[in-house]
Parts: sequence; structure tokens; C-alpha cells
Amino acid sequence: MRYIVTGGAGFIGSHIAEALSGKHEIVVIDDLSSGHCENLKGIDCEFVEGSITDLALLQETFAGADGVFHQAAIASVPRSVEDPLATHAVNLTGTLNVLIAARDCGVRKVVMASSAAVYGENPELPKREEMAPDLLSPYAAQKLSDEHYAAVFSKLYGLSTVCLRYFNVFGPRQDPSSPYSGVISIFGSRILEGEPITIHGDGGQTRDFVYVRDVVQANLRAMASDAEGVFNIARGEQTDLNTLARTMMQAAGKGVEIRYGPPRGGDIRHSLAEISRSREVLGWRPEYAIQTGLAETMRWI
Ligand code: UD2
Repeated sequence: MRYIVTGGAGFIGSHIAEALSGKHEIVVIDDLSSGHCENLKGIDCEFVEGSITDLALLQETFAGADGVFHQAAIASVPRSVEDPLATHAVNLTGTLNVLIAARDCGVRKVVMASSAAVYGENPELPKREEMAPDLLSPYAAQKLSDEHYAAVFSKLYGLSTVCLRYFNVFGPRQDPSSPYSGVISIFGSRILEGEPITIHGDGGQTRDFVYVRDVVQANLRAMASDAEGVFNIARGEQTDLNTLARTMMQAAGKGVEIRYGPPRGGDIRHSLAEISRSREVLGWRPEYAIQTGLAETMRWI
């Protein structure tokens, strides 16, 4: 099979490319705005440097492809608040380009990254796919619009699509130096450097963390199945930030000072996914306990 991975030099994309490497023909397309070539070390793939905002490049690159794993995005809520237009160009117009190029090249299936951001502050837990969205940022609006475009392309042009709503993904290659990085990569690098960590708020907020290798398997299952639509990708488990900090220090065998700062503006308090649809329809289930994923992540950092 010939597979395209957009954003394949990035955090999640490079893990997908790695899982396909040696078994399939892989083309990674990435503009290296947040991805790094080192993430592709040892991965057998063709690399195309370019942006998903370039429709002609996508139409050329997607020729002969069987499937597209679409991971390229400016994956940041705060960036989208600061710059709605630039993030729209990549996250929404870029995704529309991916769908058009896939349609034009006769690609069978597009599996794309969506986000738990679409649930916003809807207080109902766990979050179920059929719940009403509550959009709090341009990023959430862009991802939900992507889902709608995917559904329309399925109906209108017969392009099979799946949208995976990622919750808090963590693992190796999540860049700890980025200000938009996930809490686990930030805490991990601070703990290993012996520096204090800062918890925004009282640490009672919860997230549903899922290890990147489980996210890869969800993508592969979605590509292999006939399923279409929207699926939550998470462990279906709540971890509060205080527990997370303690568990990470245990995994590192090293304690650092915990500082408590003001809550971060726009933060949601609790997050938890219902994952029965992914289990039943995709036949996927998360295999990595948080501790196992944290240990692998700390080894990488
Ligand atoms: C996640 C996604 C985001 C979007 C959003 C939707 C990641 C990296 N981001 O944002 O793309 O889908 O969910 O709701 O998965 N925190 C600290 N100290 C730090 C850094 C973070 O206390 O040094 C807290 C932060 O205030 C928040 C929690 O950790 O309460 C998780 O923060 P995050 O930035 O890792 O992820 P989140 O849930 O805001």
C-alpha cells in the first residue's frame, strides 16, 4: 500500500510513519514549521517538504496513494486565539485541500486528527461523540468544521473518512521546548533537569491522557476498517495534575519542587472520554497504562 502522512515529521505523524515503515510505501509531507527531520531518523519513507496549504503539491503527492493519515495542523488552542486567520489557513483550508486532493487522486480513505477541544466546557462527563459541541476557540471551530467537511466529502464524493478526536496525547517526540507543548513533556523535562514544576491552579483539574503508540493503533484500525465518522481517542480515565506530577517524579526516581500558580485562562476543569464507540466500531482499545507510557516518555526525554 502507498500511504501519505501529512505532518509526518511531527509528534504523532512520525509515530504513524514509523509504524508503517518497512511494511508499506510511505510519503511524509511536512513544512517543518513544528516538525523536525530528526523525528524521521530510521524511518523508511519519501519526504516531501511542503505545506498542506499548497493544493497543487498535494494533488501531485497523493497520486497513487491508497490512504492518507492527516496529522498536519497548527495544533494549538492559544495560537488560534492569537492568530485565527493563520491557523484557519492551515487547520481548515489545509484540511479542505487534503480532502480535495484525496478525492481527485482516487484515495480510498482519509483518517484525520480532530480534537477534544470541540467539547469545550460542556460539563457533562464522560464526553460522548454525539454530545453537542461547545466551541471556545478558533481551533475548536476549525477542527469541528474539518469534521463536517469530512462527512460532506464522504456523502458527496464517496471518499471514506474518519475523524479521531484526540484527548491529551503524550509520548516521545512531543517537543518540550514549545510553549504550546503538553503538560507531560513540560513536567518531564523540568523533573529530569531538577527544576521546579508549575501547576496552574490547585492541581485538581483532570485530563484523559493517552499514549502516542495507542493513538497510532487507533489510526491504523481506522484506516483498515470500513467505519466512518467521529471517534474519541483517549484512555477513558481521569488523572488529576497533582497525581500526574507525583507519578512522573516516581517514574524519574527524582523529586522536584511543585509551585502552584494562578489557573491558566481558558482552561477546562475536567476532561474524560467515553471510548465505547472506538472499542466497538474500530475494535481499538488503549493498551498502555499511563505509568508505562510515562516511563517510555521519560526515557526519551
Ligand atoms: C489539550 C490539547 C489541545 C486541545 C485541548 C482541548 C495537548 C498538548 N493539548 O489542551 O490541543 O485539544 O486539550 O481541550 O494535548 N499545566 C500545568 N503546568 C504546565 C503546563 C500545563 O499545570 O506547565 C496544566 C494546564 O493548565 C492544564 C493541564 O495541565 O490544566 C493540561 O494542559 P495541556 O496544555 O497539556 O493540555 P490542554 O488540556 O490544555
